[in-house]
Amino acid sequence: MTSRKSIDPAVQSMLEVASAEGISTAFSRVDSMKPCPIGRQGACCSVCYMGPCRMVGKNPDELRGICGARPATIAARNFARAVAAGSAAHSDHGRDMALTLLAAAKGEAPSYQVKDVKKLHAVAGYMGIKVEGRSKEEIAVDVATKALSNFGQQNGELTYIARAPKKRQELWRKLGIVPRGVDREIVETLNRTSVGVDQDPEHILMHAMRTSLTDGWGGAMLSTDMGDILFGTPNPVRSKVNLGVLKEDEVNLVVHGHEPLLSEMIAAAASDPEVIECAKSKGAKGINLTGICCTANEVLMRHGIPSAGNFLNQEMAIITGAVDAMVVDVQCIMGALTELANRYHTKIITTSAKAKIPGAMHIQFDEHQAMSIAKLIIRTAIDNYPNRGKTQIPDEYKNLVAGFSHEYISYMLGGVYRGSFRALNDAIIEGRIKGAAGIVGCNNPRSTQDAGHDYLTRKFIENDVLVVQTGCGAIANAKQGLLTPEALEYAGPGLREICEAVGIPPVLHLGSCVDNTRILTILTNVVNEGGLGEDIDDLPAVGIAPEWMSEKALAIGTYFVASGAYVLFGGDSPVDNSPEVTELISKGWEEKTGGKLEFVSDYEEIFRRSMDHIEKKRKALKLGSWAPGKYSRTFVTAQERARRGAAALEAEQSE
Ligand code: MSK
Repeated sequence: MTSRKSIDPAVQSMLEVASAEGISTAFSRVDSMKPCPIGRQGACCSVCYMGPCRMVGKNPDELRGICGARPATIAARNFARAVAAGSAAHSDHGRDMALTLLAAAKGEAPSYQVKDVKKLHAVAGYMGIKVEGRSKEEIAVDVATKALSNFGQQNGELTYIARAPKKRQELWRKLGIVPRGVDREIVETLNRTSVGVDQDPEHILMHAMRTSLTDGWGGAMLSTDMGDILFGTPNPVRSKVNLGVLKEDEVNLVVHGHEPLLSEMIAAAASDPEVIECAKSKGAKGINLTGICCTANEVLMRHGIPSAGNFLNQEMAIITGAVDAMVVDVQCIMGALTELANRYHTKIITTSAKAKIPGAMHIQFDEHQAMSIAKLIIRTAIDNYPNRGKTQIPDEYKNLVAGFSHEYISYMLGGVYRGSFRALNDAIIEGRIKGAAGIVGCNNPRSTQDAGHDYLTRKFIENDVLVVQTGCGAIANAKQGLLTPEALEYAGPGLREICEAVGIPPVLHLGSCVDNTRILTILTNVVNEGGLGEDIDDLPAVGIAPEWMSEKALAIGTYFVASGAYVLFGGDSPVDNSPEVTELISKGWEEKTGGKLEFVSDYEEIFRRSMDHIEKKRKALKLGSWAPGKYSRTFVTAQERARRGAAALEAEQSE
């Protein structure tokens, strides 16, 4: 039953092809690979070679590893290590962006330049860098140098800590979790969690929070800013999503991974008339550039380049037989791609000095020769076009609107004249919008692809909760048509009124995984705007990763908790074996930061807890109950129509 695997009709049809042709995919491997029940619950310790030690038995908290480590210590160490790995991934991405900005500003990377001077000045402002009377290159050198210093600094505070609400900064200082330097906190986590160092679960978990802040208010936030300076701050763009964006008669080149450095160059090179002529000389009508995962999000939100789908679509794209080359950089790239591509003509091209895959062609990216490398990659795809065999592209795609940066949200709420978050705050205060939900994160073949994202998004918007999205979650909803103004059909009356007045969909695409930091900035702007408390933990808002699978998700969830948010993850808990750690990251962290992290496998329960939280926060702010009936009395959502029956509604509305 392919519907049990995915709610995406394009994936369902590709899975039928895979099944008929005996092709292995993540969807089939997940059935044969039963998860290790011990590791799955965080009950396995492998930080030394006396073990691995397994914490199993009737009374797990009485158990010990060979060194004497308790289950809670082991679960906390495993969790902290995952947070460190996730923070390292985003932060290394941010470092590369800053290095490229520095090279561009010095004239050493001629394919890149400062594209968004307004953003450059804003970032210089955050960093205390003078802009008056200086060229954009001079400012960019200082901005990039300051950004890079955040990685290696040993003492003090990360620069962007000062961007958080004042009360939050003071709390972090009081708790002793302000990061000193990105690399320092990540290295210290690995040290603390190696054999025989930090044994206190609570102490380990506090450092995990400090480490996660190097991501959210450090590497990832810097990455977003450096990307905007180099390639432009996103504004809403229309595009298309799903495997139906692949074309029978054009060279299909798919960019996949996370970083925009190479994909931006490929996007520029793909429209070069000489390159297009080259494609035509091979019998193709042109070059069709599309993306997968977060590289897709990067070029989608800046150029409107279509997305072929999210994490679990990567193998499906190859099974269409229509992908002439898939170019990958780092993160979320399945090792199975090369073996799968061998069944077709598809070339898998690795490009990062940090990531090779056996069986893939490697064309190493170098920002100093970015454009010539981009053209070489496109030519490789063009040369491969005549080798295509049978293709099976599903006729499935949806329109979408993407690219809502926090700058654009401020602009759309008040225009150039009085851009601010006032209108959003007022809508929440009045109760037209009940609150906000960030629904983000991956796909995981252990759950039905996209089902959690879809269920929760529909429930929230129906209940007048504005939804913001990033990463594969955004693509999941886009594939169901929820990232369009037409999705207002499913929104509650209060949310619909606001979205119609402002001219936005009820579900906003904010970008890639590193752009979760745009959500932090929005939350901070809402706090600073006034009327909704003094800190992020006062806001009627929740963060959810229903189908998470990566260490990066744990890092993101933890920095949102440290910032004061209630975060719910779907699926299994990686600390399930330890009731003590489960309590420390929920109740314990809530007492310290006002935010908490819970793992809840049932989507209905995630929704119920989220709405209870939003209501609790509204009450604490004395906002009064949510009363959508006050607004748009004649408006009824599509779900409500289906529930109550069209005839009954017509009778009711004619009264
Ligand atoms: S790509 S980390 S599967 S969201 Fe950002 Fe998607 Fe998760 Fe990778």
